[in-house]
Amino acid sequence: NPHFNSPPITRNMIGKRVPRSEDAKLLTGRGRYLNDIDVEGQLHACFVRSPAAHGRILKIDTSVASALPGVHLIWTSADIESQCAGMEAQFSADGCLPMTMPLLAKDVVRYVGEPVVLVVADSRAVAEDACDLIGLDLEDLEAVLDPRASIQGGPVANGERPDNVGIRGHASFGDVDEAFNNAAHVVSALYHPGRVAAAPMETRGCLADYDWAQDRLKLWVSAQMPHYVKLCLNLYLGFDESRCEVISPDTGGGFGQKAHVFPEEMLMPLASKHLRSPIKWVEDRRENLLAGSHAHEQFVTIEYAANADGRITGVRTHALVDGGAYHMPPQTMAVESWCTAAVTPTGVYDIPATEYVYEAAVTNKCPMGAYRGVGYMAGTLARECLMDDLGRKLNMSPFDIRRLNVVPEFPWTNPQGIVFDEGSWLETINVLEEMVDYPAFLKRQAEARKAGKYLGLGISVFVESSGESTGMLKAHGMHEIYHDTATVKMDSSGSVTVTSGLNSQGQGHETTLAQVAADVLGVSFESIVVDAGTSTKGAYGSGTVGSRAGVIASGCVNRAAYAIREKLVAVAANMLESSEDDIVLENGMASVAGAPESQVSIADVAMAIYWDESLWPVGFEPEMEFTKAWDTSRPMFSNGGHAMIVELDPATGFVNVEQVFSVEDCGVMINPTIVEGQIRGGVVQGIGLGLFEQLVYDKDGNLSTTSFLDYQTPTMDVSPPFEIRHLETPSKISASGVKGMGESGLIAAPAAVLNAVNDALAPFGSVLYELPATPEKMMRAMQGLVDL
Ligand code: MCN
Ligand code: SMO
Repeated sequence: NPHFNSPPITRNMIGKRVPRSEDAKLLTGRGRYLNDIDVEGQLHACFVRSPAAHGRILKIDTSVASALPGVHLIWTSADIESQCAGMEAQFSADGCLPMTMPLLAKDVVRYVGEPVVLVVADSRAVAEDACDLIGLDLEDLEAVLDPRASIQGGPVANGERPDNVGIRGHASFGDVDEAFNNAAHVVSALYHPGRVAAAPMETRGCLADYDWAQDRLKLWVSAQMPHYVKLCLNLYLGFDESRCEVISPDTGGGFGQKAHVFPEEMLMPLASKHLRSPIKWVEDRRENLLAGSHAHEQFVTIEYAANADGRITGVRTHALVDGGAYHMPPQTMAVESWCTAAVTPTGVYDIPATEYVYEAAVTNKCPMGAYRGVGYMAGTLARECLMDDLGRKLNMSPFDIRRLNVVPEFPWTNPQGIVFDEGSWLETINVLEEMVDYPAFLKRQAEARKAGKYLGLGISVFVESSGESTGMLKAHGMHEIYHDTATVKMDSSGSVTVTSGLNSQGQGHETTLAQVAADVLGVSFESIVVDAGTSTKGAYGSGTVGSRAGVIASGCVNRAAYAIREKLVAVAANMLESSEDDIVLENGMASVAGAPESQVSIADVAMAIYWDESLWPVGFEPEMEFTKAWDTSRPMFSNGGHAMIVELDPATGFVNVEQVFSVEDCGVMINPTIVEGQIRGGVVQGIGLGLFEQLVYDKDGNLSTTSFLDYQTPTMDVSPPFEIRHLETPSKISASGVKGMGESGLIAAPAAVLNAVNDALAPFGSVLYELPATPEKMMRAMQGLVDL
């Protein structure tokens, strides 16, 4: 199947630390983000959001608000119901039950922050004033807030799922009962990473401009999957896709949050069509924290059976997610728990039997969505922290217990039958140990303890499916597929435009995709322009999610550029009177192998293709623009690990991360500097989850952390120094051996934080099982008080 073939790429620009071409623009304030885009005559939107966790809507009084000068439209559910009954989300993992999210709450509100009324006015200020004048009468319904209770039944959070179950499934591979019956040691624990938000620097927003004269819609949206948003305009609102253009301009972070399609993004096009005016909606931070989707909170119970030496023979996992009031379209609340239970429990370890249950409880909270490392983070936390528990029990170092259990050779087939082609799993553990200089650390730790200072070392190793693809979904029995293309065009002067369906939220695709195209075509990096984020320029994309663009977009670019390469080679061979097999494209020149004086510039070849038929071989067809799809035929996996040294201040309970050591194996790196930036960013987000960030609901279901005063994200003052080492085990299935890595930092850093915290706590005899390890929790832990 040619769709899965990716011709090999020579490595010239690939692997170089090219400075990011987007940075001149982004770092000097010249980026154009959603809110920098204005259309003449645009109006502004604002929402009345539910003030209650659960309530029946008795009355919505809009009379005073609609009389306010400058107000153009006020919509409640009744105004739009006939046009769109809501967005249905379902996922093909076993046991995922469909749910529909209304665009505006109908009859019942189900979480604080849920959109209830849309107001469009001359300015955001007028729209906000109008929202304040709208009367919303609610009859209180019981708020369902405890996922561990509600998953058992009882009061219902959302009538569509009367048993409060959003997904429930289980599976078993290998003889788990035998493993536990014969175990010399059994260790188990319940891990609870807290509820967090992706909190991108740029909040959500969109601008819809419906042109009634041409029946065309333009939608700018800060999104990770603009093409999917366009599909939704058709699925939910009935717009012909050919009449829609969806544009994602520069994006100030997405981190998974912008991999959803939100009600607000469907309402702006509807209202713009109705009013025949452009309408902009940009949320504030409070809305973003209330309703932009929450993430990562889970209750993961995990249990290992081990033989007398410490070899793990079986693992049982139970992952429970607090899913909130609806499935977030399209991923649903399933991905968080399913992924934890089905994908992470064996990790890099040779564990022959695994059994798992995954569940998501429907509750009256903001829906659970994706955030970098969705599902993987909680699963890795449970697996890696329980590994340390087992090590402590057997008096083995965190390195030794891992080395004992790590998969010895490749290819390796896990109990579920998923094949891992290659990896550097054992080497990762060894390199981390060397980087940390473990004996020296132990000495320093012992001396520090004598002086009343508490140091801790935590390690965590991981394997992640990367380059998320159709092959990966199929390996897990899913039936969803991905569709991605790239368009490459060379113009008559030999410069190149690459259009990718996978836009960047900060990952640097403009740089890395140009590196790939430069190597395929033999032209300079500077002669290539990369365009992404618009739905009308040819290329298509399923979304910059699942650490896939480095693999998938570069595979698509490779195939499309290769088609142009073949054109160049054909004409160059004709011009140089040589065989096509002998033509080399390099440094902007086409030359004959072994006869370097016989050469012509690639620009001249391009010029000949456009303008000089006499230089063409017989039957030549002069296309210079190709769109090609590419997907991987099989899953691929990256691996790595982190070690962290922390210092716990016994007087305040504050944990400071002193140093991070990271090992990453993402195969061939297109750009090591970009890879290292991704590691740093992801790990610092992991430190946020580990030590600071938590969304807190009070007993009535009000979110009490709705600004950055209460919701504390990590900043430069808590960002530690890094030492990073790369291992390079190339993938055999991707173009040039690349594997994905954009999520790896956040996948594995929280586990390293918790392990380090617990190592620091060892003299106090306490072990913590939940994140974040705030000073308050640390003070309690030092007194031997550990909750949960
Ligand atoms: N790369 C490379 N060599 C490799 C692998 C990757 O040079 N062997 C480069 C890629 O070309 C790309 C970057 O590293 O420029 C990340 O690549 P990849 O792992 O393919 O991830 P994606 O580009 O698909 O980005 C998505 C991923 C996800 S899923 C989240 S969530 C996340 C993340 O990236 N969100 C981010 N990193 C982010 N970084 C920023 N700045 N902003 C976000 O919103
Ligand atoms: S959470 Mo990333 O968008 O897969």
